[in-house]
Amino acid sequence: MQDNSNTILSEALEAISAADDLRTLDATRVAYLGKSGLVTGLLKALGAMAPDERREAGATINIVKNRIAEAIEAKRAILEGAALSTRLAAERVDVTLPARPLQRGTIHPISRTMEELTALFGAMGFVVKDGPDIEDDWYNFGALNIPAHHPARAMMDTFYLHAAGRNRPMVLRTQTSPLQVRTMLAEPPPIRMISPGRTYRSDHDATHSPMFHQCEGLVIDRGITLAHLKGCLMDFLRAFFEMPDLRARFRSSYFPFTEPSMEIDIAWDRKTGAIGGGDDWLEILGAGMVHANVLANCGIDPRDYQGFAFGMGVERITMLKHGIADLRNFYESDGRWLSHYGASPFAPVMLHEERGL
Ligand code: 2NM
Repeated sequence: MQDNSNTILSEALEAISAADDLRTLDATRVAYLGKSGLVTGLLKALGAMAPDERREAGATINIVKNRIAEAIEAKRAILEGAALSTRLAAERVDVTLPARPLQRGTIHPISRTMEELTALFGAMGFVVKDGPDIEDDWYNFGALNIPAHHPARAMMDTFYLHAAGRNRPMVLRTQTSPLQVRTMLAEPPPIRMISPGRTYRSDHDATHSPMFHQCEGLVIDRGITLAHLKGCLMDFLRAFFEMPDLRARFRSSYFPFTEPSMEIDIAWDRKTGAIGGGDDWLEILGAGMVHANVLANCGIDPRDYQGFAFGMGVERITMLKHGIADLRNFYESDGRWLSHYGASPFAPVMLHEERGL
């Protein structure tokens, strides 16, 4: 028995020392200490012995068992340490590697123009407002003095949404003026606000997209006149096109929500395409003094307060500023076009004063 135990012990220690990975080591443990292992076999044999013999042999086998278990644990610690070192070496990060060249995104020209509008009008004391694209018919038409039979309200121009449980239809806003209405209803004058955002009309060809962008503005205070409108919009146009001497003309026109109404053209040269001077004119803005009916609809007494409003197409002013020929480019998500016409996210919009213009 004694001899047998010693043989098993020395064989086991040899096998443990030879095991060079955790799987082999565990197989060795099972072979000696497992349910049908060799040491377990010796312990089972004790049952058949006489009591004296059993005591002595039992003690020996227990020593053998403990020494094998200790040897296995010691070897396991060594092998686990080695496995960790191997993994750490394999997963080492080389922080000195140069960065992969990255595909850098750009700010979409429409977004850029809206940032510029925010900065330019912001410098003149205007705040930016936004609101729902799906509007109540009254905010989009009724409050703005647009009569029930007006062609802009026709099915072929406006997207109507018939919502369950409502007796009045909703519309996709056809201009951003519902925000001017909402602002007048929500805040007492003085008001200076712009509303850059998406608008929708049922129109799709080379020069019209069913979704496009507008920016409208509103100023309400006591004693506001056409002179304020002209001064404000001339400053805006010269700053936006970065041309201190840009020429423009104010031409009388008609809108239901302003009286008087006008359209504003900037000078250009048909032959060279250059903007700012020349003998030809490009329509760029609509504007006017807010109609007394609109002020009254929005809870403002027209005998007490006056104001001007204006509106422009964001796509149009962006195309003119950057020489973009086709409206459809804006919505095609062509990576090459976007990387050319897009703006750097690391060059924030600066005011003309800061650029020394
Ligand atoms: C334009 C042209 C002229 C305009 C008017 C209003 C409101 F709500 F104050 F009456 N919002 N926007 C307006 C006036 C818009 O776009 C070409």
